[in-house]
Amino acid sequence: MDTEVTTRVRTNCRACGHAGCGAYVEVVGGKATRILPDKAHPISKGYLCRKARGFIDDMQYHPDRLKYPMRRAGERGEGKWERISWDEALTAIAAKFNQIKDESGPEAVVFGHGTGRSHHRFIYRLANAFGSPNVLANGHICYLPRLAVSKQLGMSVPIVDYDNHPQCIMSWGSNTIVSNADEYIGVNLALNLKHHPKYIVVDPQRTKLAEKADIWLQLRPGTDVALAMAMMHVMVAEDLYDKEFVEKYSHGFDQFAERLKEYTPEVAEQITWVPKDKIIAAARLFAEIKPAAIQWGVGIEHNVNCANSDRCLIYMSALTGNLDAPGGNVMFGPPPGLPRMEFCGQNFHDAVDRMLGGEKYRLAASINRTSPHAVWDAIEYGDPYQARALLIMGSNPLVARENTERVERCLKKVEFLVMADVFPTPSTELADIVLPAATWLEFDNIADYWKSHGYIFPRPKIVEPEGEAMSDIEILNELGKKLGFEDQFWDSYEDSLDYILEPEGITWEQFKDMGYLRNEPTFRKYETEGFKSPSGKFELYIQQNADWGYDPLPAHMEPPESPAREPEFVQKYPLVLTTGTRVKEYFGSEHRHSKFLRKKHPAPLLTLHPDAAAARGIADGDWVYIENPRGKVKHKARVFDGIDPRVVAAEFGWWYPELDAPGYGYRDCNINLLTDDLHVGPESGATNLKGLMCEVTRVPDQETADPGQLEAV
Ligand SMILES: Nc1nc2c(c(=O)[nH]1)N[C@H]1C(S)=C(S)[C@@H](COP(=O)(O)OP(=O)(O)OC[C@H]3O[C@@H](n4cnc5c(=O)[nH]c(N)nc54)[C@H](O)[C@@H]3O)O[C@H]1N2
Ligand SMILES: Nc1nc2c(c(=O)[nH]1)N[C@H]1C(S)=C(S)[C@@H](COP(=O)(O)OP(=O)(O)OC[C@H]3O[C@@H](n4cnc5c(=O)[nH]c(N)nc54)[C@H](O)[C@@H]3O)O[C@H]1N2
Ligand SMILES: [Mo]
Repeated sequence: MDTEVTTRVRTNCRACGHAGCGAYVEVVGGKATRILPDKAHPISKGYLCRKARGFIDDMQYHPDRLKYPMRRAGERGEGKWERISWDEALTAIAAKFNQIKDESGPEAVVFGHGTGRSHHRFIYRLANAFGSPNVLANGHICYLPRLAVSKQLGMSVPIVDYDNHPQCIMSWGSNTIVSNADEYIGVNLALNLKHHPKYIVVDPQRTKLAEKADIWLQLRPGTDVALAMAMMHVMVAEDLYDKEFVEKYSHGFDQFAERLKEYTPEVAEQITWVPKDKIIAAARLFAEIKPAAIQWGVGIEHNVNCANSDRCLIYMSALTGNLDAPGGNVMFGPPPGLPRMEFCGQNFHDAVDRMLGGEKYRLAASINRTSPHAVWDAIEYGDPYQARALLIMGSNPLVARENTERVERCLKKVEFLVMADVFPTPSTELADIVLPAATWLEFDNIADYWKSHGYIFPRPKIVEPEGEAMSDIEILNELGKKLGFEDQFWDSYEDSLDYILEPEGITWEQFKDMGYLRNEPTFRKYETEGFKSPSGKFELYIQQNADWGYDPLPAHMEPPESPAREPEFVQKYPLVLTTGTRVKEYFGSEHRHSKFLRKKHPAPLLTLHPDAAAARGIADGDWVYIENPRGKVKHKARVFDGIDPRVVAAEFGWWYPELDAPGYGYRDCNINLLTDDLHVGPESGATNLKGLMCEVTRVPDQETADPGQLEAV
């Protein structure tokens, strides 16, 4: 019988937002039933994580999936909906957007997205066509600072060249074997570690990676710049840097060296809590072994000083002669196909003055991003003008953006809110129109086009969409035409795939059956091309920053909330809080719908040291309250001696989709009720998700019932 035939389709897994693992999906009777790793995949090399299975087993066909466009029928958040057709939905959205554009200008419509998920290019293209410079995302604290700083330095994002086996690796704020973030599937690090390179880990927690390290630098969250500057201080003071690179290719070394003098290992020990001898040893080790590479992660970006942390790590790579060197940090450049910015559109660059926060957060604006805090100001206070509509795809801001109270106020206040998601979420509950997004199995797409490793992969349509779900790129393509931009969008979204592939001389139909396309790596390009910076050199002193009113040289910036605050505050909230440590089961706020994954990881965990726990009468597995001036949430204690007694680490992204309660219980557990969007850093408007203050108390016995309901997942 037909229904019993099993077919296997090769694809690029996108069960998590960052995606990128080679996989085969088995299909029986038109339904996806199983997912298997692709051992021949050049990046994932046979690795596939448990979220892939959780997605296929429990999420693709989950009864809660959004299947039809819906319009709000009651008050915001009341949960009353009426089903509408796609044509009604897109016509209503286009009419409202065009009305707002006529009355208030296109910038009053803000477009938004979350991380990864491969539809961003279309969001920018639509925003650009519409004339709005405002795209709201997570970029102020994730990846985009790297992108912007790299661009400012005149290069693409430098990525670890695992294929050429670094002899020294330094993992800095990245738990790569759990997070497989961005370009990096952790297996590449794991396989390299088997060859026993020298290994340094910079992390406030003794992760599995830190256990393997020759040197583990257990820093205080939010102090990365001071640590990096002190390491470079040692490298310069002890003549361990690459003088030829500095002399021939860099600009501003003298000013930079002068600034480094302030960051002696002794000074850094005070700031970072890392013993000075360890700082010196790590600096010597990293400078002396070649090739050496730095694996970074959002440990360095989740704070107000994120642009400087990024800069410092790129500087360290350059000073040690490892930038663009085989086995170092290499600029693999953009992937094959149409340059991304050509797809997105270029109008943004002329609109910094209209971009929310554009003139304040110039670094973010330089890559067309705004800070959430600027968008919330525009919605809440009309400052500097009223933002009236939001279209958000693939993001759950009520759970994933900092300062949830404020996000909630703004999502409730904005005049018109459209959300596209795969599932109902606390955020979609507040929308005026909700659009059902197709999953990655349900449409053709080019995978990894947004990354900096130089590859693209086919991700073909494997099954029919559930209900009337439509892929984001199709939604945006159709909306583009409805808004009147027939000349900039396509008859069908598939044609846009051909458009991207055109420079390679192939069509989607041809690409679909290929393994991948790759730009062959080249090294030390600066020797012939220089850097695309204003000076043409590698800028250790950034004049552009000075012109924008920022410090042209990196400096430590104390987190807005830290042990350096006034004693009354610190007495009340004595623990340094870092949030968002990635776990194997969940991606952001996703995957709580999977019974398989929820069974493995039923509750949000707060990691704390045995001494901190004992002082508060807390035992491993107890429910605890985490509290600070902005809020209070409930997690389970994980007592672990691999964290400093003065530091605690909370998970992020929690809500309980199975609960029949307003916001699905996110008020119980979402750590962003404690984070802050008001005290932001210069340059990109970043905020501290790592490096806040809190107090932890044991939840009284009568309140310890599990908030989630596993049997109902
Ligand atoms: N399973 C899973 N994978 C994911 C995600 C997910 O939610 N789940 N999210 C994706 C996303 S959006 C991203 S950005 C990446 C993030 O993935 P990673 O970059 O690996 O980030 P985190 O796990 O947040 O933090 C990495 C390490 O930084 C440490 N850390 C905490 N505070 C600090 C600090 O102040 N300084 C330093 N140096 N280290 C610190 C933490 O203890 C942790 O071990 O992962 C992606 N992949
Ligand atoms: N406290 C704290 N907060 C954090 C972090 C932290 O470490 N600590 N990390 C931050 C970081 S690094 C990031 S990148 C952000 C992530 O922020 P977001 O990307 O906004 O977060 P997610 O919770 O992953 O929300 C993704 C939503 O997209 C939906 N979705 C999945 N696939 C698709 C699709 O194909 N189409 C559509 N339309 N929807 C889809 C999911 O169901 C989910 O509701 O969170 C940030 N927030
Ligand atoms: Mo991220």
